[in-house]
Amino acid sequence: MAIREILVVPDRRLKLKSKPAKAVDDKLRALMDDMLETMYAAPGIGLAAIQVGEPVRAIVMDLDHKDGERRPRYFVNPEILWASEETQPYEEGCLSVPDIYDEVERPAHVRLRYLNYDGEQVEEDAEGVFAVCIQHEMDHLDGVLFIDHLSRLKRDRAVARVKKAAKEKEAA
Ligand code: K1U
Ligand code: ZN
Repeated sequence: MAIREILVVPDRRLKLKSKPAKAVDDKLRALMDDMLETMYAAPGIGLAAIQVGEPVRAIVMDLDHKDGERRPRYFVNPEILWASEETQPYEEGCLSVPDIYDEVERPAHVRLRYLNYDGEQVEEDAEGVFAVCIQHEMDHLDGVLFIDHLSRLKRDRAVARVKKAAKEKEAA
């Protein structure tokens, strides 16, 4: 397993639409293992493959990895089968838009279909942080970032702040 570099805005690869995985094989599982290590190291609660430069529809997640106890989850070729009309606001962050947080409104409940780590098809309902995180990560698979849900002014300001911070880090 390896910790990979996380792409950061304005990297154009983050705008790519990722391709469906042809199979859940050892190569994809090795990528998801790397993604998980990368996510834990960051730290974060979710990560999409494109964030490590791989345009394939795969997501890893662990919403509650406190006290060393890990509960990793893997979502390959996820689809939203149903989304509630009811929405909920949530203050989101993104490892590809470091240190920027803002409120996004998304459906409060969704029904998902995906392939798990063993390639089995699963259908599951999501609510709360799980619903927020899976929708955020699925947006990544379509080249959409949480800042794309904000006003143009807020989005441009966020990208400018990330660029400035990267320049300052480079100069230090
Ligand atoms: O970059 C990403 O997609 C990961 C992102 C997931 C996410 C967070 C909040 C709302 C929606 C989606 C993150 O993990 S940002 C970091 C974060 O939320 C966190 C980090 C450490 C502990 C707890 C949370
Ligand atoms: Zn993100």
